[in-house]
Amino acid sequence: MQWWQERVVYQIYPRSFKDHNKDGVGDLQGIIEKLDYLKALGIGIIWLCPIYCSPNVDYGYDISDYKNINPEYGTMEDFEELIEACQKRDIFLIMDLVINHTSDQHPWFCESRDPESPYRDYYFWLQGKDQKPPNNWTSFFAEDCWVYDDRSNAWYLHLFAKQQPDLNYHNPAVLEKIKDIMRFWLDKGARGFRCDVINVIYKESLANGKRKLILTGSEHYLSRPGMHIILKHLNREVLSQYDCFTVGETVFITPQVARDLCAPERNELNMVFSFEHMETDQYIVKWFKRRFHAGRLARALAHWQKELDWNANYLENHDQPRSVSRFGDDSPRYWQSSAKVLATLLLTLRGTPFIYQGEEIGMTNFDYTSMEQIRDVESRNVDRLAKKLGIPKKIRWNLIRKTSRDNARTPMQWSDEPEAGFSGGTPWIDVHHNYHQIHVAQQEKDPDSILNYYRTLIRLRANHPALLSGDFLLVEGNRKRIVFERSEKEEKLTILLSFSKKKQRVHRMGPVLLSSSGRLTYDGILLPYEAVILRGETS
Ligand code: TEU
Ligand code: CA
Repeated sequence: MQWWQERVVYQIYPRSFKDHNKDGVGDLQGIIEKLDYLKALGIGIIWLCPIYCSPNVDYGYDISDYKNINPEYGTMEDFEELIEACQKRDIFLIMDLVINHTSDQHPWFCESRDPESPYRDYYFWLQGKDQKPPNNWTSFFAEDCWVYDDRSNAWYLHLFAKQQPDLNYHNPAVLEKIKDIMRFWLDKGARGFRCDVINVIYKESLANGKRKLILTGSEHYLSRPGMHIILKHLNREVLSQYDCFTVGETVFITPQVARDLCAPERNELNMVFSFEHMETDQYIVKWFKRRFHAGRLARALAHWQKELDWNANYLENHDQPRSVSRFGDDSPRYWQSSAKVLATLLLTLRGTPFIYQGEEIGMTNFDYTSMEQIRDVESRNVDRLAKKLGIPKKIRWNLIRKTSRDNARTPMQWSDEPEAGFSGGTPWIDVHHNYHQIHVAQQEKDPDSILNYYRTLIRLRANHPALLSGDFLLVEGNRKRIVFERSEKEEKLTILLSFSKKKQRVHRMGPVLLSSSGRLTYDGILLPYEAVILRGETS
């Protein structure tokens, strides 16, 4: 096995993790402060969301300088200190590689607005016809894909926010710059990259797209052959020279393309994040939620377990609502038990587990009451668009509440001190009021806490070949429960997960390896939202 298969990854959204200098914004020194906490959790890799200079339209995903640290987060010296502090604890660090677009404040883009500039072809500058944009594409963030620029007398393309112009990978100079940036961070000691929306980077054509409910035009840039060529190039010229790994964020990906991207002999990426399981509580688009159904989740997960040899497993990240609010039950009665069921699921699937900050203490969706509290550009755009369409305020708010990315971006709840111990100042985004009940300090003390359960699971995964490298087999997946097996030579484990508020009869036998309720024997009755791992059962 590779080290990136054995280790558990922890994702940090630096802005909301820990504020060291009390200015309300999380920072690198804050992360250093919490490394011992992460070590005690048992993780072996940190994925750091973007920490580069950024005007913060999309909080770091709009980069204005790839080789410097956003002063809000600290300095390059802080970064070097962080790398060293990680190395001391045998923790590897991977960076976020955001290369589909830059910020509109990046010097390349500023220069490129001049039609004569050598940077002109770093981006897509096109003439429209009759004051209309060059094509009919629509963006990921509920707006048009083109902005007209007076100075340039032309339109530029942006698949995300207006302030995130797309880079042009038909221009070899762009790729050279990206290679240089990658080497820069790898030379500083980074051990790899999470590659932002990597399967949209290559625009094969700029022709009109088939009209669709979302992402009109995507057939021209989703997972095109040009993307494979670029990734092979980056791998050959840069990645293969280092002991590092990559995980690609791949939107609307099919198993076939994912297999191609991850096939060792093709030398492109090591793993990908797929989205099918995140769509199991949605109708067509994320903004239309339907009731969660554990059977659908089980089938989606099992599908990818079967199709890929190795998955990047996750239930949360900085773009998604909190899993306990979404797939579990965040009411006081089932909050703890359902969070443990989800923890068990995440840590017992075949693949590398990715834990998102706060997931390990069962943090929940925000309790905001108004749009004023929302910081996310996507949510603001969605609200604006919905308003334009005449959708009433109450329905709009409901939509934002369930789907906003800010659900995952409330400050990490460290203690019940003011501002959840996140900051001594006023946080850039509101803290959840439930921090008096849900916080790290309390869970450190409580042997039955979600946090301590995560620690146990991570240890268990490291010590059981069946969990590390065993095969996966879905036995049962329905509204009430998910049952699957992991097996490796002699060892076979059966994982029973209840998604029900009622007891249920599930006939399985064998000694208990771990149960979320703490019991040591299993009698064929699964308790409400209980997780049980049994040894040596054959189906
Ligand atoms: O996300 C890409 C992406 O597809 C999401 O924007 C998705 O459409 C939505 O957030 C939730 O379903 C990546 C980053 O993870 C995200 O934070 C960035 O905003 C985006 O790329 C642009 O860089
Ligand atoms: Ca700070």
